[in-house]
Parts: sequence; structure tokens; C-alpha cells
Amino acid sequence: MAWHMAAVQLLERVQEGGARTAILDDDGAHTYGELAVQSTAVASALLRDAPSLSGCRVAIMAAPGHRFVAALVGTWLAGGVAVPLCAQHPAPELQYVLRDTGAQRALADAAHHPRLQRLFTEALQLESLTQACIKPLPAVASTDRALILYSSGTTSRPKGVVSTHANIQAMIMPLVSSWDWRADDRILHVLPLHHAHGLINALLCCLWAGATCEFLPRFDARMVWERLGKATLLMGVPTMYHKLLTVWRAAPRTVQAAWADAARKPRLMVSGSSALPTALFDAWAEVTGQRLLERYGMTEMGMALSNPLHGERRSGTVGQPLPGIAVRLVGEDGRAVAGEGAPGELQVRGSSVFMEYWNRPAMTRQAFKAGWFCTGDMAVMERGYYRILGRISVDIIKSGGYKVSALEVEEVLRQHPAIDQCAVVGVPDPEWGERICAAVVLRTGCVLSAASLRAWVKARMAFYKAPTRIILVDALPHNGIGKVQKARVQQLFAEY
Ligand code: MLC
Ligand code: AMP
Repeated sequence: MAWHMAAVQLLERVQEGGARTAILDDDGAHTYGELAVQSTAVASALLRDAPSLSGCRVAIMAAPGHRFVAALVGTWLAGGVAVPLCAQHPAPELQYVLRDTGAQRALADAAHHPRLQRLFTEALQLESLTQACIKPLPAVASTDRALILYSSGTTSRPKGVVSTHANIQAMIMPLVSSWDWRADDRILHVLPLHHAHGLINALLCCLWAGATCEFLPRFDARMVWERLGKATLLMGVPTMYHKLLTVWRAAPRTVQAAWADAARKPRLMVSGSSALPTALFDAWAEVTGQRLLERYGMTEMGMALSNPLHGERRSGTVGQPLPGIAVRLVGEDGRAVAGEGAPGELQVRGSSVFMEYWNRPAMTRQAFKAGWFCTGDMAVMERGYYRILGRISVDIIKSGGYKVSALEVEEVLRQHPAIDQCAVVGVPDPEWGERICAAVVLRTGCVLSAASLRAWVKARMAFYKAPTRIILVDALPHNGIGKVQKARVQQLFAEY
């Protein structure tokens, strides 16, 4: 049978890998051969008696490790669309994703099965699928939907970004070639798997290359230092490198020396998902001897711009377009800006650019201009390299590498019975990139502590959307709506 999709090519690589180690996780080492068997078993169990899942959405909740990978590849082999969930999200956030995707199947490992089962009847438990009787697998086309990842926007709740198998393949291949992924690589994987950075760049590129992925159960700075000497690659958001340095500085001299020595061993360390401050680039280089490779990307297209593996990695810039990606800068007049030094909106074209926002055709249309995907980021070209200047919308915040919509947080805050008005802003922060901060006006006679309000938000939204600084004010500048007013609210926090 002729297979035409990234997942099957991935499986072919998985099968070719045979006895080589694919995954290292809390359960030990798992070969490519074992992954192939497990993925096929998952696909068979998902299919039941159907010839194909024909684009059914399959929600996946599993710890980072071989079971997650088998669930993902198994979903693809059965013709399904994978929807990786974040186990740390509170129930309302998970319910939103399950409802919005209209998930028809769900997969969970034993640790997460009871939780997913409460949200979605009939979740399959991955541990029990190894003995499933193997079914014939459907043919899946490269143009079929493969993945839905959720990403915040300015105007509404997070939207599902749909990528096809061809899109995913087009995201993987330029990174494998540009960063020279090889079968003898070993990545220390510390990123969440419900976002492009951890899923595509770190995990799928690794499997594509037939390399080894060592998962830590979660990001833990001490653990990263301890394991770094065995890895050839590390990828992280700037907050992670900041946290690693904080822990290093607090360690005894002998430990510092051992950790710094181990950190010289990997051949490549990558930073992305939000701006890497120059001071952090320099401090990391001083301690580890590593010049971080900064690249720029987005859920909607994978990676678009990258500093080079060989050649000048220029701090404060995101380098040049990756192979197969076309970019342009467009000025306020809607025309492409020519030459260096003129800022414009970064727009992108290429086969990695996503297919659609799930069930949101109008939003999909608005995201493109004459076939170019509009990123909403401003950039400028300087001496041949792109530099990201920031977001066009003040209401999109990047905190710890997570994208957060200020309007979405405001909408939730306004549901609190004691809150009359509120304005949420991102305030620059050396550790988190931006901190989510909320200025709140209480209803007359109401009393509310910042801590209780934060806990209230965390029960409803992903933890990184809960404002870390909340101030009570008598009134918001002009009701806190609009760019100028938001700037005034930011000023309030700067003065506070
Ligand atoms: C967590 N905390 C935050 C926070 N996130 N505080 C402020 N701002 C934030 N953004 C708080 C928690 O609420 C908690 O506080 C305390 O910090 C510790 O929480 P934690 O979860 O243990 O933190 P930690 O594990 O250290 O999380 C930091 C992190 C995480 C950097 C590991 O944020 C992370 O995994 N980020 C990666 C995001 C990512 O993958 N983005 C890629 C998107 S794709 P308390 O008070 O509750 O104890 C994309 C495309 C591309 O962007 O280009 O890659
Ligand atoms: P997401 O929507 O979560 O995929 O996040 C994509 C956004 O992250 C981009 O639109 C940028 O705003 C931001 N981003 C990613 N990489 C970088 C980078 N290297 N520098 C600055 N911003 C970045």
C-alpha cells in the first residue's frame, strides 16, 4: 500500500530503528521496535471495527514518555486527528477543548485515566492496549488533518490550530536538516507536549532522525543540570534558561563546576517561544560556553526563522528563514517593506503553514492576506538577520513561553461576583518574559484578597493564565479598554 503521510513515514523510521533506543522515561528504555508495536496496538484498539477513524478527534492525556508517543502515532495510523491535552489544566479548560474539538475517542495512561474518564466517558487506558488484536490499517493522505493544538487569540477563547500530515512533515524536515539531527543524537526533553515547541521541534524531529528522546517528567532545573552531560541537544523557553541559571548560582562551588562542565557537552542548545534577552544569552554563554541558538516560530506554522547551526548566532535576533519558508514584512499601508531597517508585520508562506482554525472559517480567512499568513508579530531586518520587535496586539501576552490572551483572562475575572471592572496586561519580567498582571475594581462593599482571587482563576484556567500580580484600584483609566488605556494600566504596575 502506498502511504503518503508524515505519521507513516515516522512509523517507517520507527520500524527501521529496530533495537535502537527511542525513548527514555520513568519506565526505562523503549526501542523503536517496541514503539512500533505499541503504536499499531493503539491504532487497532481505536479502530474497533471501523476501517478508518476518518478524521475522528482523539484526545490524549499521558505523561511525557513512550505511552504518549504510542498514542500519538497510533492515532495517526488509524486515520485520527490527535488532540494532546495538558494534564495540569483544570477541568473547565479541558472540557472546553474536548467540546470544541468534538473529540470522539480518548486515550490516557493509567495515571491520568481516572481524570480523563470523569471528563469523557469511555477513555481507553493505554497500558491495556498492548495485547489488542492487530487490525488492517487505513491509508491516510498527506492532506488529511493530523493534529489540533490550542493557541490563544485576541478576540475569543483559544482556537484549535489544525495541521495536516503534510504540514507536520514540512515543519519537521527543515529543522532536521538545518540543525543536523542525527541518529546518534539524544535530546533532554523538558517541554510540554501540547505545544509545537515540545511536540514538533523536540519530539517529532528526534523520532524522524531515529535519535533518542530522554523525557523528564516535568521541567526541574536541578534535574536538568544533573542529566545534561548525557544529552547532545537541549531545547527550552527563555524562562527555563533563566531558572537553570538561578539554581546554578545558588549551588555550592563544586556542584557549579560539575554542572558547568556537563553543560559544555551537548552539541546544540536552542531557545525559542519568546524573546531571549541578550543578558540571558550572555550569562548562559559565560557559565556553559554555549551560544544559544534562537529561533522564531508559531503553532500555526512551526518554525519560520532560525539562527544558523554553523555561522554567526546573533543575540537579540532570530536569524533567517528556514528552507522552504518565505517571509515578508508588511508596513501599515499594506505594502511589503523593502530593504533593511524598516519594521513591518511578519507574514509567512510555506507548506508548513496550518490548514485552518478548527470550526472557525471566518478566523481562518482573517489570518491570511493574499495567501500570506499574518503572524501578528512586528519584525525588522538588520544586517541580514530578522529581529522580532513584539506583538501588534497589546492583548497577547507571552509568559513563560505560553501565549495568553489578556481579554480571555479579563472575561473570566469579570465572572467573579465581587469584581466590577478589570484590565489585564503583560508586564516585562526578566524571568517570565512578561508577567500577567490584573488591575481590579471591586463592587461597592466587596472585599477580596489577591491570593483568593488568584486561586479562583487557577480553578478555572490554565495556571499560567492566573495573574501573578493583582492590584485593587478605585477606577481604571478609561475603563481599561484599548491600546492607550492598556499602556496606562502597565504604567500603574511599573509605579506600584
Ligand atoms: C508558572 N508560574 C508562573 C508562570 N508559570 N508565574 C508567572 N508566570 C508564569 N508564566 C508559577 C506557578 O503558578 C507556580 O506558582 C510557580 O510558578 C511554579 O509553577 P511551575 O509550573 O512549577 O513552574 P515551572 O514548572 O517552573 O514552569 C515554568 C516553565 C513552564 C518555564 C517550565 O512555564 C513551561 O513549561 N513553559 C513552556 C511553554 C511552552 O512550551 N511554550 C511553547 C508554545 S509553542 P504558585 O504560586 O502557584 O506555586 C510556541 C511556538 C514556538 O510558542 O515558537 O515555540
Ligand atoms: P504560540 O502562538 O504559542 O505558538 O506562540 C507564537 C508566538 O511566540 C509568536 O507569534 C511570537 O510572538 C512568539 N515567539 C516565538 N519565538 C519567538 C522568539 N524567538 N522571539 C520572540 N517571540 C517569539
